[in-house]
Amino acid sequence: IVFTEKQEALVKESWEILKQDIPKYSLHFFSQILEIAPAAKDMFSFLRDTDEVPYNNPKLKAHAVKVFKMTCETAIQLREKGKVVVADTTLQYLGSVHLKSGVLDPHFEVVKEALVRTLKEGLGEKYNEEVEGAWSQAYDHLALAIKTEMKQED
Ligand code: HEM
Ligand code: ISQ
Repeated sequence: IVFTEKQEALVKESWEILKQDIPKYSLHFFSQILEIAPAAKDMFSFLRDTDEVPYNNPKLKAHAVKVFKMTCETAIQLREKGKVVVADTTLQYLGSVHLKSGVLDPHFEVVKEALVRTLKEGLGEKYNEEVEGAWSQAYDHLALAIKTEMKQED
């Protein structure tokens, strides 16, 4: 695959912007997941006892940030090496967490759409199809790595 320097720069620049308001964008990201797939709520342990999506929930924030950061990291690797290298232990761990939570392949499209909507919200006028394409490509590679790991586990 080809991942250009421009694409890498777009991903890094947009993360720098969203990073400035983590509570806001992690909540937005998560709310979008639930808007697209309401039933996904029950998979998340930190939401099981609440009706509302909690603002500033430490787990929600930490996990949401990790999704963004890992996608960013994937973009960098795609540009540098043309492939994705996530530490084996990390992948194994994420594979097992998602498998145990009941995550299925179609959910990965839901999370991608939610990620894209969050970028749109955060970037405003700086958002465009090129930005979306760069994030989508990086996300797809990361998602594939996790899905592959999930399939090797059962
Ligand atoms: C947990 C990342 C896709 C649902 C997590 C955690 C991370 C993560 C870092 C926290 C693990 C921990 O430390 O406990 C990612 C990445 C994804 C992805 C990078 C895609 C590239 C998905 C999808 C779903 C999902 C598609 C389904 C809607 C969950 C659930 C948990 C979780 C239910 C457990 C949360 C809890 O109960 O504590 N994910 N995830 N994830 N993720 Fe994802
Ligand atoms: C876990 N996995 C994927 C996406 C997420 C978004 C918000 C909080 C936790 C998440």
